[in-house]
Amino acid sequence: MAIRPILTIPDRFLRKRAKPVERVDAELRRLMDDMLATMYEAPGIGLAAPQIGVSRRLIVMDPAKDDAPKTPLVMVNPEILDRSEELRLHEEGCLSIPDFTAEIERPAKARVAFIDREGKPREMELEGIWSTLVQHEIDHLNGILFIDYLSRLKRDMVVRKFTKQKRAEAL
Ligand code: GNR
Ligand code: NI
Repeated sequence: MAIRPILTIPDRFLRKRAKPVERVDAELRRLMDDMLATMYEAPGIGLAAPQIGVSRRLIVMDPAKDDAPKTPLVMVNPEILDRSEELRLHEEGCLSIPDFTAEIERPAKARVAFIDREGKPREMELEGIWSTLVQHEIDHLNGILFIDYLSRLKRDMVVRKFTKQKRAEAL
């Protein structure tokens, strides 16, 4: 398994819409394993393929605490079928926006259709942190970041900080 570098803002690649996965084969399962290894290493609780520079509709998640048994979940071509009217507030972070968090409100429950690791179509109703997480990850597949839910002023402040930082590193 390989740890892959994670892209950070303002990398334009993070703003692209990812393409559907066409088949679940050994090569895709290798990519899933690399994504899980990269996520655990970071450490993070979710990762979408575009974050490692792969424009495919593939996400991995595991919100389990460090000391708890691992509960990895991989979704190929995930789609939200339904979301609850009820909302939940959660302090979100993103491996592509290091050291920044903000409270974001999203639907408390989400019904998701996806293809699993074995290539089998499945449906699942997610709630709590799983609901927040799957919505955060599917957003990545559509080029959306959690800072897009902040005011324009706050978002621009965050983006400018990273732009300046990268410019300084390049000198
Ligand atoms: O590691 C992560 N933590 C997190 C916390 C709250 C809500 C969403 C997340 S996802 C994030 C990893 C990441 O950037 N996934 O795309
Ligand atoms: Ni993220």
